[in-house]
Amino acid sequence: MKFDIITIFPAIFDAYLSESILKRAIQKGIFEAKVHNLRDFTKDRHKTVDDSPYGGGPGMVMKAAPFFDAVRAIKSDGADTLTIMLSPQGKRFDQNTALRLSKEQRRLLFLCGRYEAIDERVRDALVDEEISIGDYVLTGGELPCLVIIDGIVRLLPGALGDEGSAREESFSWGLLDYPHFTRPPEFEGLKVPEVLLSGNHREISRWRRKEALRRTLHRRPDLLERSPLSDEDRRLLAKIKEEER
Ligand code: 9D3
Repeated sequence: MKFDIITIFPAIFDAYLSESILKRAIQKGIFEAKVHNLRDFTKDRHKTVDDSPYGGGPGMVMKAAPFFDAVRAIKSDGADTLTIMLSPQGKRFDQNTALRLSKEQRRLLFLCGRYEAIDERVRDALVDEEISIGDYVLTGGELPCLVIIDGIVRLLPGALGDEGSAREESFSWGLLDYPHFTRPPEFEGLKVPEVLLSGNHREISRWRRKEALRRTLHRRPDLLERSPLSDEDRRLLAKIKEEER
């Protein structure tokens, strides 16, 4: 998979892409990311990327021309491209979006904004999709872009161990995770649940599913409504509610 990124802060990407799973995925040839400095596509001495808004008001607006020139230069290789702008006005990024984008055949081109906004003509002429990562105010599109790339790359074949992918599909979809423990069996008087030390794998699976359901019920009941629950899940949920009455 190929990502191109347009930003005025390329160093933000270099740091994150050179660590851990993303670094390894690049080394394995699973994806590549080219980061383009928007200022390289300006034509004035001061490399100006912003200007005051028509109509007045606070803050600065990113100029259209550098984006147009950057996108044109990147697309000049003729490769099929899906252009995504990170924006608070976009559709909310979720696991379904990550999965859909991970299956894209096209190169993904991300436009990151700073300041108050980007000139609307960029969106009108160049953008296929606008994505937000949630309802809170950040200072720009760079972190959202990395969040989205991170969410996509871990779904690409070979990026994680095979272990990860099997678990992804079957067990955890739509529920919060169950509690995890590692050695020692008792730490500062705090014990690991007995069932996890029992070696009884049927019992362990059942306990984990039940605790995942319990946590989801308590912390994210909104997820339970949309999650595909089995008959066994419904029995376990009824039991949890019974036990907690
Ligand atoms: C307080 C400024 N806002 C006025 C209503 C507008 C605004 C402009 C620019 C708010 C945020 C930003 C910068 N944010 C992004 O570019 C951004 C973002 C975000 O802030 N939250 C969640 N997802 C995203 S994607 C891009």
